[in-house]
Amino acid sequence: MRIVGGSLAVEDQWGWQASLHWRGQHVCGGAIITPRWIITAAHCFVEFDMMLESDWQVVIDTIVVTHGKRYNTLRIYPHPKYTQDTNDYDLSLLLTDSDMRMGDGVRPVCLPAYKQTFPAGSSCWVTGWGYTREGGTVSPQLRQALLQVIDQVVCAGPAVYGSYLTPRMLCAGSMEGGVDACQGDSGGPLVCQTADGDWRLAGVVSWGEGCGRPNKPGVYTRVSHLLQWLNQYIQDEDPGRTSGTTTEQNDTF
Ligand code: 4AZ
Repeated sequence: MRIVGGSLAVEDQWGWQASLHWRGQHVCGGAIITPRWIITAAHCFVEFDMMLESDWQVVIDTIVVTHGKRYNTLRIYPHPKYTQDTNDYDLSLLLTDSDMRMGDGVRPVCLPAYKQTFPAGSSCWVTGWGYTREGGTVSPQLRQALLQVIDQVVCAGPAVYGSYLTPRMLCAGSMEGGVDACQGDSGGPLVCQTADGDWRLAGVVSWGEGCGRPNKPGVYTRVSHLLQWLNQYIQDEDPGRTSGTTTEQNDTF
């Protein structure tokens, strides 16, 4: 039972996968969206003293978390509406100080279309080096698990997450439990394959009650609802100088 309930990742299958190292240790996952930008969770940076860019390195092009190519961090931009109390808007961008080399399986993941929906029952994959069971340890090798998107109304039901679930969140996993993301997978990608074969970043590992518990699927940041905020950074020609403001209109589902 790994990631929780998954298997070893296939080499080069998840070329956008990143590990974010804080002071030399894996703490969160992430995904390459351009050669300069990593998308991850805002909650990866909230701990005291964890906003210092020089403490963070991006590690890519590896299955083994201690290997890979390393890049330094120039800027960290947590979503300005993120709050620790609710985990709402749990999204962050990280700008590397140089272009990450693409090729040999390393590639960016496609963002979803504006308000693209991933219908309940869609098959998606989550990947990461996180705990292989609740209260466990991180995995030295990248793991993958096949999940199903769970209906938003079901996931907002009283026996699941009730009003803790916001429109910026998406649930995936299994209502029976057993297959899930866990601690250390946070910030990592949930990808779904479209009819044309493209992988789309549907979600970013955010939170959940435990790992793999029945009726407590993993909760992911719904990327399709935060594209406006993302785009003001990643479309910039000179990303090191981006200042960025906060506007996300109509962010309901
Ligand atoms: C965490 O602590 C965490 N089962 C991430 C994902 C999930 C639970 C906890 C989802 O970072």
